[in-house]
Amino acid sequence: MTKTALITGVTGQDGSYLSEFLLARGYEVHGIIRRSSVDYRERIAHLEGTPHFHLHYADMSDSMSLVKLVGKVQPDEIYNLAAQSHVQVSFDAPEFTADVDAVGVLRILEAVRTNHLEKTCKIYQASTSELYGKVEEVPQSETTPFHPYSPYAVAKLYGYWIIKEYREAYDMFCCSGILFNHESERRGETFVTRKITLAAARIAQGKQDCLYLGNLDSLRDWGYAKDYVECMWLILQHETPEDFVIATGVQHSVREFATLAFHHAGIELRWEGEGVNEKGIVERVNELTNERVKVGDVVVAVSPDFYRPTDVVNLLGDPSKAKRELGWNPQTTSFEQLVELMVAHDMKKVAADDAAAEIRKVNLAEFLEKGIDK
Ligand code: NAP
Ligand code: F7E
Repeated sequence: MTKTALITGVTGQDGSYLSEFLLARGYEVHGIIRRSSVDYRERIAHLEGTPHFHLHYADMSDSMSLVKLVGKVQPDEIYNLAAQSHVQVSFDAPEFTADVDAVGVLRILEAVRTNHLEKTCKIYQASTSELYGKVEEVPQSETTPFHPYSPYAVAKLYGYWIIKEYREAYDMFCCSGILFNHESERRGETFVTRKITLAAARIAQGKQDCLYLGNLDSLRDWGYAKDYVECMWLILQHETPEDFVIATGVQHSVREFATLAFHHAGIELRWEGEGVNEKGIVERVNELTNERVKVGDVVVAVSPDFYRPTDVVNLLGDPSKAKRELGWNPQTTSFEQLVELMVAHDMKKVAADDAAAEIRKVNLAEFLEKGIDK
């Protein structure tokens, strides 16, 4: 029997990988998109028009749209990935974050109950290592106490508890995956990893002088998003509805990520100074950079603009339960491979963006000269 999945947040990093994963397993995949003045669906453009992939307009802040859609699609599985997912932005837009990331989860649960699907429809909730926040133990597992440390984390904590409540109160198959940071070449450009890999590529190609970052000491357990979406599915295939920590069990600092990313872009860095005065300075360059970067150039600096009112600084997950009960391998893609593949992607992207801009310039020049729009 073909299964039907509904994905909220289908246009995001995880939604796009999860769609590919489920389509490859023969699912009928439905995704929620929201109206925007620019049609920004780059991550799923390659799936649009394929027979088993369907998009619908709805919004996590609009209960009626969710109730109607769940009734229409009659999903066997819902993957609730939609969220205002940027921690720093949650300090600027806390109410919106709470509406989408907290009450949005409740709306999905109620949409399932309103359509009398609570005994047949399983729900995956995209929970987060940010729940551990101001950490109370290292590493963090399913039994570590929560101490959320941003409006984002507080909203996600509501999502975690309301999922647990509906599981117990209404005997629903709904679970949270407590996922640690996972990155990819599709990661949003303002998250620290992608900001670094794009900047390293631009700096190596002479398109940017310096990268400004916030807390370089912050420690994260970074995995590869493509490996993590498998776990979302495994959690819903598990015999009983349970919550799982998904992480690699390996930790690195933002500084280490930057050092390795610049290395793959052909630039060896040394670090000087402390705190807001710390700088990443070019120690050596290879032929990749083609003399666009020079030894002694300051290519990374700290800007307090990227400090957070409260920052989570020591995340390290213990994925033992997922390994044991889901048979998931947390080391499929190593940290080193992750950084390398992201930089390789962004080196090509920066070069291609340049080529495209060049063609646009030539076309514009010809148009202005000859009046022909190419
Ligand atoms: P992402 O790239 O930021 O994608 C978020 C998705 O949510 C986008 O599709 C976005 O749509 C959608 N969305 C936001 N507000 C919405 C609304 N009001 N109605 C409908 N859709 C809305 O996030 P991600 O990295 O893929 O993460 C997926 C989920 O996992 C999120 O819930 C995130 O909080 C959680 N999480 C992520 C990580 C991580 O490291 N990536 C770790 C733990 C948990 P638009 O494209 O229209 O903006
Ligand atoms: O920050 C520090 C920053 O924004 C990581 C989301 O997917 O993962 C993500 O949240 C660390 C923080 O991710 C910059 O202070 C330094 O300590 O990449 P990030 P995040 O906050 O960990 C969790 C698991 C989620 O659930 C979220 O949805 O890096 N940092 N300098 C910086 N961070 C950013 N963004 N920009 C900087 O310039």
